[in-house]
Amino acid sequence: METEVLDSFAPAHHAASAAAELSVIVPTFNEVDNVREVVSRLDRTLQGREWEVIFVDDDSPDGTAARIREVAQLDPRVRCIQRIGRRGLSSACVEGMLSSSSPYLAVIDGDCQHDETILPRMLEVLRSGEADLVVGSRYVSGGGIGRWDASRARMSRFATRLSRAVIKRDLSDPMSGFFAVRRETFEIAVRGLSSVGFKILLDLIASSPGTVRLKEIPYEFRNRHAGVSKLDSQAMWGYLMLLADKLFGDIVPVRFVAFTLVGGVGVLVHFAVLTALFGVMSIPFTIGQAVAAVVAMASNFVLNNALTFRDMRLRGWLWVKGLVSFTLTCSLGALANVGVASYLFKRHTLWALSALAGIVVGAVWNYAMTATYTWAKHSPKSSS
Ligand SMILES: Nc1nc2c(ncn2[C@@H]2O[C@H](COP(=O)(O)OP(=O)(O)OP(=O)(O)O)[C@@H](O)[C@H]2O)c(=O)[nH]1
Ligand SMILES: [Mg+2]
Repeated sequence: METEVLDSFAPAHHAASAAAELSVIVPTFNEVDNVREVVSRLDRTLQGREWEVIFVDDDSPDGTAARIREVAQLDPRVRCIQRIGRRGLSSACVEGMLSSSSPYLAVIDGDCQHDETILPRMLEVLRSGEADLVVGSRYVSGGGIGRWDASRARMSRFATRLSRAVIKRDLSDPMSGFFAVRRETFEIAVRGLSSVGFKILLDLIASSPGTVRLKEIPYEFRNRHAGVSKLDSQAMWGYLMLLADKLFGDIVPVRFVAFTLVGGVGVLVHFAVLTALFGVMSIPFTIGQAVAAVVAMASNFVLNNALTFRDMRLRGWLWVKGLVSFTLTCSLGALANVGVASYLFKRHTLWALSALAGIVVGAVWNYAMTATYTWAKHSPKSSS
């Protein structure tokens, strides 16, 4: 009976198109001039195999998603997930993989820097059962970093060394963004993923049991086909957030740690402004203190918006609204801080302990309220 119902819903062309064996996930942000090239290279290299490509585009202003849909109209193996008001390479890859039902998944950049011609070998390794996860590696013999300058190569080596803190596997290129994985292996790890920042492979391995079998296949990193790099100065911060989440994310949310660090910078800003106004310019203490508090709050807002809540970053008019709501919320936090500290102090608690309790209550209040009302409520995602 059930089969009959299902049959009656089966699309007419069902038997004509075989399901994909391999889904290639391509995260994109402003890669409009690379879309056709990526698809034609995949087409060439995956001849004779059942595959599909899923682009996950974060609403690129250059019209990447529209270009992908143009190509998809001519080639049903091409799909587009367009995420509105979201940013993040790792989370894009995760959502692309979750949208597929193929037994094998690959992730490759959308700028042709990864050598797609090793995909058939990666697929063979997975099919044969030799490994569960195959990494395209720049650092095993036969691979290379192409034309990177010395400082970028140094940076990459340093980041690779740092990764040893969270993965204890013998892997020469855990920072690679090019890999293929069995669906079951991905599914075991998926709920443990942090999905922050750029390094989805590292996240995946750190969230997988040590029994996952890895293999590396060398490739030579190429120059971009078209467009510009999205690796900016904040990529390192995203990487540190990922490492921190993997190390102690189970104990305390990594965003809260970032929020607290920014708060620490805010204290330094406060003292710098107060010293300049009161200490150097002899402006009355109360005015100096008030100005310093406002400047510190504004600087905390700017830093939190750029770093702690980077994936929900507010811009334009939302930025102004965010600054106002952040300042009001943190003023209430300051009142709670002083209230709790004074209450404890009056009850003969040590002054330092009273102050610390006030600071903790204020910080938790500020974090919880601004995460909910300044960023989550006003992020482009929720207002669009
Ligand atoms: N969906 C999505 N894709 C992104 C995001 N940031 C980068 N990408 C894509 O991820 C891939 C890698 O980004 P790149 O800027 O090329 O970074 P990279 O290859 O490490 O750096 P370069 O060597 O300078 O190109 C590209 O296909 C980008 O378009 C993002 O926030 N969201
Ligand atoms: Mg690139």
